[in-house]
Amino acid sequence: MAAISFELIKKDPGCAARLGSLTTTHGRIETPIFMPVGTQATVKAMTPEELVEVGSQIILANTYHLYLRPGHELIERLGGLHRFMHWDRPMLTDSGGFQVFSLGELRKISEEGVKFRSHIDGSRHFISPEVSIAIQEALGADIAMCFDECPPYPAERHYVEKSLELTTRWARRCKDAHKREDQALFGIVQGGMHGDLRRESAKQITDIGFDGYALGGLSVGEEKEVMHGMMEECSGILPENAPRYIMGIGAPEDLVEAVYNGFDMFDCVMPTRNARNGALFTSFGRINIKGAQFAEDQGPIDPLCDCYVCRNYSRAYLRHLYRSQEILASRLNSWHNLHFFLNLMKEVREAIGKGEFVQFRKDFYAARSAAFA
Ligand code: PRF
Ligand code: ZN
Repeated sequence: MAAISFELIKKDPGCAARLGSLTTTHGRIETPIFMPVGTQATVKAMTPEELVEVGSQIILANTYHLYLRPGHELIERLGGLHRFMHWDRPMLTDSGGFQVFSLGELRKISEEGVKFRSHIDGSRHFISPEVSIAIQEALGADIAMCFDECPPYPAERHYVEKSLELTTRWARRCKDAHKREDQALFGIVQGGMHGDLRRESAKQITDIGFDGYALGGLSVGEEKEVMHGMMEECSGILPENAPRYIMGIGAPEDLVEAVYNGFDMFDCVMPTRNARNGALFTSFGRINIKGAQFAEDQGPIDPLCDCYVCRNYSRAYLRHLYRSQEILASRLNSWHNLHFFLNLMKEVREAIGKGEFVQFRKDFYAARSAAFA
């Protein structure tokens, strides 16, 4: 028995967008889906009950951070990550690959794995494909990710070629090491911003065979047009009957483009991180709540939003909380932004369900350009 099953419910007649249903050990999720990021076994500022209230169906946690602190063995002794953080719904862990590579000077890559120093206390550590899988099995999320190398951008084509081959050898080792039957394992396609290398990577990774497939290596500093171009290039290189995940994206327009190109799952710190910096998403674009123009503004963040925050608090009050560095500012801002992202995906699913995603995408851009005209 596979740890997950994926059912394609509907394909949009006018583009590659698809509506699906993914059943995991901890329940079913509807795709396309956005996964709030809970790096340290918490989606910052939100309780699990609040996450459900804003519409979260699945959340993500990070192997690298939880391995360093409090330690995966401790979490396993306490009954696994779901129990530890009081989230009994679907969960995915990233493999640590990307987080380790983001350490820059602090790490060294070899065939065997990656040596690095902790960003917390400088202590020395080593993560290999086998170690990453052991950590993820101990954490016990419903979906684990292969340990991959995410090449920097820009990078020499030769470097990207070598890197994608290493990612394939590591993917094979991850699959061999992975034993937990109640946990799915997803492969990661790399290949930088080269369409042919993406296709080569997709072939190698799908030949090994995984429960789902992700595109890594996007949103690493490339221009938006390049990122959206890669989504288009990669649309269709992944099997149709498995979930397709783009890692670490994105802004609302990136999600709309990704869905348009046939991708199903996304995660990003953007809604929560921006919230803590006062940047709020609305149906007509982004605002920063610290702006003086909101000092006496009695309206909600977004008149079209029906979240708890927009129903009860004014821009003036949220501006005051933010400027006073009150804890409630982070909480309410995160609440609204997460609701905005999750509601966008809900509307996306409804549009695909009605076979109207092409029109939805047009209206989405029109609402923004009208506001900025
Ligand atoms: N690999 C992994 N996690 C990731 C990425 C990747 O390439 C990215 C790139 N946007 C975000 N998170 N394992
Ligand atoms: Zn709101």
